[in-house]
Amino acid sequence: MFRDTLEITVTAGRGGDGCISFRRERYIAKGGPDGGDGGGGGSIILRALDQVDSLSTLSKRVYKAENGEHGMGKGMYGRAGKDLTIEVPRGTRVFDAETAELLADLVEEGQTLVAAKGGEGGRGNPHFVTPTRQGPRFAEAGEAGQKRRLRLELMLLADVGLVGYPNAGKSSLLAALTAAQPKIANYPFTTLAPQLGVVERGGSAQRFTLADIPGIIEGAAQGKGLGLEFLRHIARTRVLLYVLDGSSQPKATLELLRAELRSYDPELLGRPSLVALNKIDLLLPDELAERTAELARLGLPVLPTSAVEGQGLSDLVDALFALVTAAPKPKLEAPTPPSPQPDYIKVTEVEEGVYTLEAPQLQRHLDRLKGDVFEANGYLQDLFKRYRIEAALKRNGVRAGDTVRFGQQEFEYIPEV
Ligand SMILES: Nc1nc2c(ncn2[C@@H]2O[C@H](COP(=O)(O)OP(=O)(O)OP(=O)(O)O)[C@@H](O)[C@H]2O)c(=O)[nH]1
Ligand SMILES: [Mg+2]
Repeated sequence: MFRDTLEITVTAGRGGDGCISFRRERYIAKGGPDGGDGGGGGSIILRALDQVDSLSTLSKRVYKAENGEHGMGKGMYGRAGKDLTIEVPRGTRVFDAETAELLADLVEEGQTLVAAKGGEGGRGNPHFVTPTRQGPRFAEAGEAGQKRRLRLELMLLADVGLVGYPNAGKSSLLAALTAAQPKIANYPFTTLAPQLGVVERGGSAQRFTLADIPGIIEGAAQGKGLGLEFLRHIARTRVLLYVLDGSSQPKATLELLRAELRSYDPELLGRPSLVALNKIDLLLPDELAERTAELARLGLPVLPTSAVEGQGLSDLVDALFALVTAAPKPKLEAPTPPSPQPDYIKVTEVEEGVYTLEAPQLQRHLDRLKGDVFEANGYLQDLFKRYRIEAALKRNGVRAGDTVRFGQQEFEYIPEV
């Protein structure tokens, strides 16, 4: 089954906790702290590969990377959690499902995106030693891994896109020009999912990719038939090849196809294009001449072909090579760079002498404290200094004896002397 959009949830691994531990040696009553650091959590990585051709190969909806191991005594570090790499087809666009932000457009073979970052490992108690605090009985817990819901959207990356009514012979052309083996049948909507083939010339010296998409009918741009779902695939192709059934009103069909593309995205009409007037084996010579002429009046180069009898195919390939070589790559929306959570300090007076303090940079440390939190007070004071919290409190009118609420904690402000 082909799938070209999919939502998945990815959760990176949690970092292991730092360890609270003290050396025990014979003849030494109380050794120094020797708690090891926790290992980092594994990240979730998306990687674009050519061999993967559909999102349906992603069997799961929820992915989780390994947690880091906790640190241990005797200074032993916890092992880092393994990253989890999810292979996606080249051409996959990755969106944050909540914000609809484009996170990455994985167009290059091997291109990767860290979709969820593993949590940092916590530091063991030796990191908190100071001249006045030789044996800290606290350490840092591991950080939670990032969790995200992602929407994956596959947009084929082909050089040439086949555009035509159902039953016009698009898949037949793909089969005749490439090694692909699409389903071909004499009824509309035989092709239900895009398919790619590679056209080669001079061995494999020159090549381009050709994408066959389901037939487009009137109203496709408004969602009729299968059209809308697949119109976006041709948004990424450099060249459009309109395929017309020569035996069934080709001129009216071409006008209609162009009108559909225009209402989907007017820019598509300016894209380098060719017309293959197909099924010419069904036409009498003067019918062929007449239809070719009326199509040519619409302004695009017209090449007569018969996919089943092989007529006109080498001229078609030559013309496509010329266009592909000359055509620029279509421009695409650029991903939004990730916006890290900004650091800030906000002090708000809630009532006389009572203030709330918000400071994510400090909160992050506080959330991760484990062990003897009372003893960690000294460490918190250091953090206050590091983040210039005290100055901010003073600036906002907080005075000695006032109450400051910070997260779940509440403390009395005692200015440093
Ligand atoms: N006589 C003749 N028949 C053709 C030619 N090309 C395709 N056909 C026939 O037309 C029918 C439809 O061909 P497909 O290649 O499946 O058409 P399609 O455009 O891919 O159709 P959808 O997938 O439904 O959009 C099949 O019976 C083909 O054998 C041709 O050049 N001449
Ligand atoms: Mg088809």
